[in-house]
Amino acid sequence: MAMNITQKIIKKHLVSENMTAGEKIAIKMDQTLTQDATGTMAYLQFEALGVPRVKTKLSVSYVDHNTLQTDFMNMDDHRFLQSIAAKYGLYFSRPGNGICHQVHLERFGAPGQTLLGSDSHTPTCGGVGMIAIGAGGLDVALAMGGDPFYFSMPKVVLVKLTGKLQPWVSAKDIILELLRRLTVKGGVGKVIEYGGLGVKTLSVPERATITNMGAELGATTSIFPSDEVTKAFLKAQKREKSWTRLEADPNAAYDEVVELDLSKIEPMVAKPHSPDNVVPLKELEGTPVQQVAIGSCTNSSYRDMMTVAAALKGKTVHPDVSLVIAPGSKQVLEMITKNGGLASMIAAGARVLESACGPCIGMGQAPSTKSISLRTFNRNFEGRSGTKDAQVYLVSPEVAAAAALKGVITDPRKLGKKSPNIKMPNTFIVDDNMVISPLPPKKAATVEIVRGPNIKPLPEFKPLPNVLQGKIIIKVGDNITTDHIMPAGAKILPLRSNIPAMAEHVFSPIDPAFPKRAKEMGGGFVIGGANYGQGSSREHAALAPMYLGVKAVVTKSFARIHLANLINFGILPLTFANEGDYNNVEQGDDLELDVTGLDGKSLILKNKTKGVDLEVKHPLVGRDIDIIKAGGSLGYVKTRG
Ligand code: MIC
Ligand code: SF4
Repeated sequence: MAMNITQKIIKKHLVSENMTAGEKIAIKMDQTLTQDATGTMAYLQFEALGVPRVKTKLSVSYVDHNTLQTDFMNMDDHRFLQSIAAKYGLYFSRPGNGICHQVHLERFGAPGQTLLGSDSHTPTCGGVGMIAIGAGGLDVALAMGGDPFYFSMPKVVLVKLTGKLQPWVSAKDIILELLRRLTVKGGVGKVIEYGGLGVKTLSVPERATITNMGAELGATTSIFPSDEVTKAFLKAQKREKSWTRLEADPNAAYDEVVELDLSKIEPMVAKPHSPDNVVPLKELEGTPVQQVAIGSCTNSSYRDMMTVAAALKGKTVHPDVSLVIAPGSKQVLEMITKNGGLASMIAAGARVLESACGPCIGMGQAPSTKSISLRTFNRNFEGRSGTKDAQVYLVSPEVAAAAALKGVITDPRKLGKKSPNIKMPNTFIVDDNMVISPLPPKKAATVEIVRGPNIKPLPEFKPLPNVLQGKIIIKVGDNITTDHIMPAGAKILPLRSNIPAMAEHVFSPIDPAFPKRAKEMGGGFVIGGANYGQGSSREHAALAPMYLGVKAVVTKSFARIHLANLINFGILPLTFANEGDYNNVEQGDDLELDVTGLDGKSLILKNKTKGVDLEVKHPLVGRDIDIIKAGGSLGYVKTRG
């Protein structure tokens, strides 16, 4: 049977039986990655599994999120993670080495292999032809322990690229155009596979910008073929041996086809406060800008940095703009230092930050009150920048550079007829001195884990009772993100390994009284709209509500990773059988749910306050039901023995 690339890789790694779209499948994961903000919890869970050494081909622990060290907490976590990596046979990418996705693409990504990462932008490595999926830390811990990864077999969408981008238009504009067309829900349950003659016009970093931001479409992952361009990239990284050709069979079938003529794409902008709120730049030309931030796992490659450096060369940043730049990796930073690109940025007045997530996750550089910040990042959810009333717009590096120079949103084509057109280097500077290799098993066994006072034990997981009872603690609307449920930023992120402290911030951007109310009510229910839990992979958005006693979340629909995280932590996910019933529940209503019939598809939720019975459904299949009954995955794995 003719197969597309997605089917080929999944088939090779399949440990379950069939591959029908929508059915639960299980695949073997070759590689895993974690970052520090999700890693601490992932490794506490890995320790609880009692496995002596990771069972993957390769597992890497990165430190890139919590690098603003305002007290002992973050560096305590870094030392914990380093000792864990040494003990359990992982590579450890030291702070300063760069953003996990950028470094993984450069140094570890391999066509045809599978990668599971405890970060939603793990699909970045789809840029070199991997099936790379973001998941909660517990799923990654299980994969490191040798378990397969369970998920729904996605539909496969072909995005057929034709033509070639115009000067000053880049990969970011392609993915913004797709977000405009498909929205943040458009990719749910799907893999976005790229094909067509336009593919070969895009370099690997450009492909990675596109696969990275496929996460914003809600897609399971995104993938490009592995071709001569991939080969040249891997060769330049001195990793030619990792290359294999990967392409769809000529008559491969797809569930949907989207056609995109690259030559017709123009500079695009995502307006506040959602990555799909996209308009052509021309609609916003002339809007004054107070901050420009360039970097993040979407746009911090050598290609992006050199494009910005070329645009800034010999000029000065506009007096009304603060320009910050964070190159994505030590490799990128070293290369632009040696070739003078960094000097052009500094001379123009850019404020250069370390190679890390930085402002993308609110780790510093919060914009001023009500200001407009143009960012090359992937998310512009309200408040994520650290300033609640800031207006964050998502743009390409070209558009960012033009605004930094002009002080207003400007079409970068006005910077000159000829775009910088950066050539990919024949060889990158390859020096993995900031990656610590795994220790041999005997030596590893003697390593002591370093545990600072902020690293608290895992909360307890209780099996599901027969009847769930309680009040609705909160009712929220559509497209609620995990940044609403469990915000990040410089103040809260350091608490990731301390659930009791973290729980004090659940839902704080929407309703700061939530934790207090949840405790007073002795836990209860959460009601949500469509696409509940979109955005990051942080399992804390399930774990901390569980700690506060949330028993079930009833919504119109869920985002993929958050749904898996709820199941992993024993919170029952439910959807209204009739969406209109969303209007039959209110905050404070008293609910009762008999869950003895969980093996069937629907249950009756009694609204005792309103005296109505509502039919609710659950998306659980097979082992999901046993996991929920056991109070979560850890309990389930233990009973499984
Ligand atoms: C994000 O971009 O929101 C993060 C921070 O990278 C998260 C992970 C986390 O919350 O630690 C993600 O995208 O998964
Ligand atoms: Fe880091 Fe931002 Fe990428 Fe998340 S989206 S991994 S915070 S750079």
